[in-house]
Amino acid sequence: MSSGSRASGPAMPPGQRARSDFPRFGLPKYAKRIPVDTVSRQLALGGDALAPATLEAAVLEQLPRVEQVADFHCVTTWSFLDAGWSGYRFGKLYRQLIEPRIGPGDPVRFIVFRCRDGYRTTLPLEDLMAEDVLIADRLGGKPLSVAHGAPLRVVAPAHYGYKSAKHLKAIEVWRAEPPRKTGLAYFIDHPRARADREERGRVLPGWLLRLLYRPTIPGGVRRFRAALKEAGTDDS
Ligand SMILES: Nc1nc2c(c(=O)[nH]1)N[C@H]1C(S)=C(S)[C@@H](COP(=O)(O)O)O[C@H]1N2
Ligand SMILES: [Mo]
Repeated sequence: MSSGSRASGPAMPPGQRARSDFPRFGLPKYAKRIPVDTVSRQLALGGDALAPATLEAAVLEQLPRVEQVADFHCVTTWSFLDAGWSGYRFGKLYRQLIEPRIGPGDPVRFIVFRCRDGYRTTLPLEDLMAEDVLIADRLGGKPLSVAHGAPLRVVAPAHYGYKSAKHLKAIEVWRAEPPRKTGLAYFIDHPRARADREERGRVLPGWLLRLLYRPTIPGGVRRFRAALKEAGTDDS
């Protein structure tokens, strides 16, 4: 399905262009950081709202499995339409497995996702409670590939791809504002990054970042593909 002629579903967000493939992608420094362990499904819990703990893989299976088709929008302006995910709703996971561990106190405001390649990202809890936010373990009818974030990743379709953390390792639950990113990473990271509002970055306007980011796509795709090949994990 091409943009502009979609029979149904949400409109293409401003500045996005559909591409026919779904490339492995991210900030350049993560291209070669392919996690050693892309199998273990246990998740660490942390943050200032609960005691450190581990969610064992088996507890995920208590949650209802959901299938979902959604468009994926990278901040650099490429979109992959109609990605077919399978996994668990973050909202369900939070209510059933995390909330019971939280003691009395101020409301939880932020969730930090930490990844096995060192990546991390933060969103307001409220955004993550949306129906379409998943902890996914399948894409296109197959177990998630290493390229796309095995074994578990976040899928937050309303937000730019950089909020959809791959290779998930830990979920942190915060009442206070979590530690900020520093340097360029701080400016690249919009606190909400909603694609329909073109919240690409924190300071520069979306329309300008659109123009700056777009030329970086081919190099990024090549870099991430080459790194995967070099690691002998060409499973995209
Ligand atoms: N762990 C981790 N998650 C990540 C990234 C990353 O480098 N490492 N890159 C983000 C960015 S910028 C995008 S666009 C998507 C890309 O997902 P894909 O590789 O499945 O296309 O992953 C996001 N999540
Ligand atoms: Mo991205």
